[in-house]
Amino acid sequence: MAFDYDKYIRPGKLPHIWCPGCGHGIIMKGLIRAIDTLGLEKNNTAIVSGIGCASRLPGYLDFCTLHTAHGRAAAFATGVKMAKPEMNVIVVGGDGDGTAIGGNHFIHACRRNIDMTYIIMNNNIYGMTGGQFSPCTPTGAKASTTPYGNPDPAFDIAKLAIGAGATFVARGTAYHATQIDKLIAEAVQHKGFSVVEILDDCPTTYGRRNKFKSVIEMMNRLKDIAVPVKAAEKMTPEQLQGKILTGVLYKEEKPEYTTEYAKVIDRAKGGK
Ligand SMILES: Cc1ncc(C[n+]2csc(CCOP(=O)(O)OP(=O)(O)O)c2C)c(N)n1
Ligand code: SF4
Ligand SMILES: [Mg+2]
Repeated sequence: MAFDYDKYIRPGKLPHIWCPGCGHGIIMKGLIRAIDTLGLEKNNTAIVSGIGCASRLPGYLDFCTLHTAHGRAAAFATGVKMAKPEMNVIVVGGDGDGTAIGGNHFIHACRRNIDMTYIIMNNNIYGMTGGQFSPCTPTGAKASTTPYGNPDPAFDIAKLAIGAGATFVARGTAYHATQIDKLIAEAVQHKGFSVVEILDDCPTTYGRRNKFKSVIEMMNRLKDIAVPVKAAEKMTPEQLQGKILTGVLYKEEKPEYTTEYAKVIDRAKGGK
């Protein structure tokens, strides 16, 4: 029987705003399948976002959802988790929202190792506002604000997250749709701050400007550059040139923030 996405969607919020060929919908369906696999309860699951095309995602889902200010999703999500540590907290948002205006909140959430999952939909651009370059726009790529080519190097979100202290970091792509739910499910089960970067496409503001002839060409690029971490172990540095590793990239167990904070409260109340 076909998977029933409808039971998790708010019909009154449709039609969605995403352009034909945008990868955000593929990621939303992956998130729904992950939630279904884990059996997360709607009333015990908060899905939090900032602003952007990616950040519209929680509005379509029938959970406890928060659509907040641009770049502030991790801060709002931290508040939810601190008030209700028993809740599953999932943040979703774009590369611009999470690594530009929200970069500060993102790295500090990583550092605290607070138990939540941050799904970052990296389409290399500010899609919603017409294609300004983001900290994840590749060097040389064209954006509305870099019409002669972007001089800046791009963030490697996974390395940034690991360096800042995240204890689970994974990467997938919108092309590899069936892997998305597995990565998200593993991330949600991890006790600590987990990051899942999904390489995505924005045909409207990035693809056209950068001479992709079609959505299929953008998707094929994701297929071609992705190398699973296991396969990469057998490849030479030359073979890995221009490739991006996918799968679970990093995992470690470390004290989790809400648990440690509860101990501080106990001490303040006169416990040990
Ligand atoms: C404080 C503030 N600054 C700027 C904006 C304008 N703005 C809205 S969405 C956005 C960028 C979104 O890019 P991204 O997070 O990558 O999401 P995408 O649209 O690409 O999915 C910007 C700059 C805003 N809404 N609020
Ligand atoms: S502008 Fe880009 S990111 Fe926004 S919905 Fe359209 S394709 Fe998706
Ligand atoms: Mg973006």
